[in-house]
Amino acid sequence: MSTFGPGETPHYRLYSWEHSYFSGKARAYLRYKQRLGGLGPGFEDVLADASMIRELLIPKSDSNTVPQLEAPDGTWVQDTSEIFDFVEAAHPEPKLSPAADVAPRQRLAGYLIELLADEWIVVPAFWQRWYFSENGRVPNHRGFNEQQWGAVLAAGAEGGVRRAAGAAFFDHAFGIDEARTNPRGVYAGLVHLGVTDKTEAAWQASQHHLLGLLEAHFSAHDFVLGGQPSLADFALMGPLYAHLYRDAVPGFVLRTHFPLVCEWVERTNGEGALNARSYDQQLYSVGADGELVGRPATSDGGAWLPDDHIPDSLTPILGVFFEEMWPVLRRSLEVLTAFVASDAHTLGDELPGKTFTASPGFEALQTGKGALTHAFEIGGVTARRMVVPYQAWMLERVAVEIAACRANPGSRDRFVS
Ligand SMILES: N[C@@H](CCC(=O)N[C@@H](CS)C(=O)NCC(=O)O)C(=O)O
Repeated sequence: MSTFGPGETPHYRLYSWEHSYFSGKARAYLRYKQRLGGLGPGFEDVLADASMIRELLIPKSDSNTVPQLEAPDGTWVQDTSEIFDFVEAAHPEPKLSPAADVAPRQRLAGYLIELLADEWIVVPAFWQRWYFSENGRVPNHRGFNEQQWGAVLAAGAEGGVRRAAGAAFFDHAFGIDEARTNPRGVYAGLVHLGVTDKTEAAWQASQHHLLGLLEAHFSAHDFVLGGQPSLADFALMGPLYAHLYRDAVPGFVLRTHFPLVCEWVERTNGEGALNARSYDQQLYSVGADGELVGRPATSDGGAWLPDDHIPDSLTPILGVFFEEMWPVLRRSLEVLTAFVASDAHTLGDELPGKTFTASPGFEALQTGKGALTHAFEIGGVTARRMVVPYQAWMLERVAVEIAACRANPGSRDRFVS
C-alpha cells in the first residue's frame, strides 16, 4: 500500500536526512535524473524524522536505516545500490553508467569507486564528524552536529529544543563525554572498523591523500568520467557531501585546501551551483545580434570521455581501491569464508548486516579478537577490524559487471588491455 492519499499524484518519495552519508548519494542521483527530465513523476525529499522511521520505515522495510525510497506504485526500496538499480530499470535515461559493450572500463571504474566510497571512505568521514565533536577537541563542531541531529530528532520544535535533543542523544546513545575511555554507539563503531589512537592519523592521511587526487582530477574534468556525472560521482557524494563538505571542521579544510572538490560537490548536488557550472547549465556568450548563444557549461563538451577513455588523473584514485582497500577485502572474505564453513555457523543462519558498528547479536564475534574480525594495515600501522558481510554482496555486484564485460568480445579486448 502506498502513502498517497486520494487526489494526490503518486511520485517517488526519498525518506532521508540532510546530514546522512548515504542520503547525499541517493538525493544527488535523483535530482540529476529529475532535472534532466528522466524521472517520470519526479521525487519529493521527505525528512525521515523519528516518527517517520518508527511508523513507516521500520514497518515497511524492517530497517531503520536511511535513505529509503518509495516508488509511485508503493514498492519500497532500502539500500542506495538497490535504489539505483530500481530507478535505472524504470527510467533508463539519462544513464547512470556507460553500457558494458560501449565503455566497459569506465563502467567498471564506477562500480569500484562505489565500493570504495560506500565501504572504505566511510571510516575517515565518520571519524571527522565524531572526533571534532569530542569534549575539549579544538577546533570543535559539536554545536553544529547537535543542530543537524536535532533537526531529525525534534523536527518541528523550536531551535533551542532541537539543539538540546541532539545534545541529549549524543549523551545517552553515544556516551559522548567518555568517547575515549568507554566508546559507545558511533564511537564504538569507529573502533570496530579499525580506528584506534594508533591508526586515526593514518586514516586521516589516507582521506587527505584521496582528496588531493580528486582535486587534481577535477582541475581537468568536471566529473569522474568527463563532463557528465555517473555512478562514481554519486557514490563519492556519500562521504563528500554530508560529512566532508557540510560538517564544519572538515568543511573548512575542504574549502581552503580542496576548493575544486568543493565546487564538484555543489555541481554534483545540483544546488547552489551557479558558479560550479552544473550538468544542465548553459554558459552564454553574446552573439553578433545581441542574442545569447549557449554552450554546455561543463568540461569535455558536457559528455563522458569518448572511446572508453580513463584519464591519467583517475588511475591513482582507482589505485587507492587496489592498494588500501583490496587487501582488507581479501582478508575479510577469507575470514568470512572460514567462519561460514565452521561449526559456529549453519548454512542459512543470519550474518551481521550492518556496515557501521557490530550488528546486534554479533558483538562477541565482531569485536576484540572475535571470529569475525581480522588484522589489517593502514598507512603502515596494524590494527583489527570487523568483517562486514555486506561487502561480499557489493563485490558480487562487481563480479557480475566483470562477467558482462568479458562476455562481449569487443569489450573484453579493451577490458584486459
Ligand atoms: N548500504 C546502505 C547503508 C545505509 C546506512 O548505513 N545509513 C545510515 C545513515 S547514512 C543509517 O541509517 N545508519 C543507522 C544504523 O545503521 O542503525 C545504503 O547504501 O543505503
